[in-house]
Amino acid sequence: MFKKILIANRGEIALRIQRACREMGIKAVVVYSEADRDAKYVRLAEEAVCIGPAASSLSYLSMPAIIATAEVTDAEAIHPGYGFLSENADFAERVEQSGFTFIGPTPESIRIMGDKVSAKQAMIKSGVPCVPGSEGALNDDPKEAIRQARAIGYPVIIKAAGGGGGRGMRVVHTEAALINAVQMTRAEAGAAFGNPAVYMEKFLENPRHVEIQVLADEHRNAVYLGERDCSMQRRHQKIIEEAPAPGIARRLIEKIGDRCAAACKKVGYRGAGTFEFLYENGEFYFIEMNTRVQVEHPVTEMVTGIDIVQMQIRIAAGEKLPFTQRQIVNRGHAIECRINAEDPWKFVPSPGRISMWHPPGGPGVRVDSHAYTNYFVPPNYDSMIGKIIVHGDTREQALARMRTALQETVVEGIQTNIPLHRELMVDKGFMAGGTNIHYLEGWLEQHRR
Ligand code: MV4
Repeated sequence: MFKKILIANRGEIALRIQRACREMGIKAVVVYSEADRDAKYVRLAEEAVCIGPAASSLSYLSMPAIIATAEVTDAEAIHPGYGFLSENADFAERVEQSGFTFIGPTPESIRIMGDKVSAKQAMIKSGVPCVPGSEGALNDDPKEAIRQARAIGYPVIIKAAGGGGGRGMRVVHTEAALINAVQMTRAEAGAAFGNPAVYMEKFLENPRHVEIQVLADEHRNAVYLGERDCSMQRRHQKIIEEAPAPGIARRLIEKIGDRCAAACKKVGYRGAGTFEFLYENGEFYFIEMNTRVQVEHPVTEMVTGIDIVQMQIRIAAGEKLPFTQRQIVNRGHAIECRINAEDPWKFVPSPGRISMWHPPGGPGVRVDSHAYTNYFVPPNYDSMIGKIIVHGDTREQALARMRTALQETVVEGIQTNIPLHRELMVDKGFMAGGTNIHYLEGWLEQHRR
């Protein structure tokens, strides 16, 4: 096992990774920007190195600064967390070329999954059900695009191969609008991702976003840890996630989960990963794979009892998965609310000093946050300041615990989205379960203030 790991991230996930290291008896080095000098994960670390100014491009995205820090501190491995360099294949490659272990998949896997066309092709080959669409990227022939769209049936969606997470897509309802949409998406993709390749899919009108968590080791063992429903989102920013996904038959989850684990073995995937699906009318359709630990990983940890971050580290150290699929049991229900420093109704970021931070507690309540009383939320990064996660025997118990937790929570000095969460936890639609990806935006229209 590693003696020392460098954590190439900030905020709550830097703290989360540090906790995993401490529990495993591994020393952790954290890196921080000038804006994060007083952050909790810096204060708690036995070793911390300032790697640059507030701007991410000069600190958390600086590969030379991070690799140099690993060198001077004698770290053996680098955990990238989520965001920043976590899905950058070139970074993973440079880390390995510099003699360190990248805690994540191989650069090759990151590259394949980063290109949504090659990711989809890999999944089709591996037996994972995908959204019907073009075979690979679209070529330059407009007639060909028209033929494909007719075969798929309108509406279709044009997506950038280099996109993902909602960037670089365009819905097309009619043949008249098709060619222009392909051209526009191609031009934007070239400029934004340096890759003009685009592909076409059937546009699903009212899906849910349901994803499957997997773990795979380098000895060709792979398991799925169950699903998460992440449909409660606005502008591609998830705010609530839960496990299991309400109302989906266990048999279907098991079937899809088995396909995901089999695909991991087939493509030689290693580490933690997430298969993103759209779920509509009882069917799963793969859209993308994420090759990092995700913000919402705690809901899966709560229902399985498996520490996903520790597993990432053990897998990176070459260990075998310590369980088989049959030994993984999902128990009860977990819900996560992301706490953002923002206006709860206008969604404008609200950085600044937190004059009072009073997190909730009690049975089945977990708080993953780097915030504390007197902490200054810097304006330079994502507005998420933490996550409240609850677990209960049933969804109803989890909901009740989340309501109590949100009532107990006090955050003063900045605005947060806690008032929004409090209302959603008593909303009839959310309480019924199974709302789709458009629900929150519709709800906000109805509850304007
Ligand atoms: C889609 C779709 C409907 N049909 N693909 C957006 C994020 C990116 N991961 C894929 N996205 C979508 N792809 C087809 N064929 C609708 C979305 C989508 C969405 C997906 C998941 C969560 C929120 C979303 C919000 C708007 C659109």
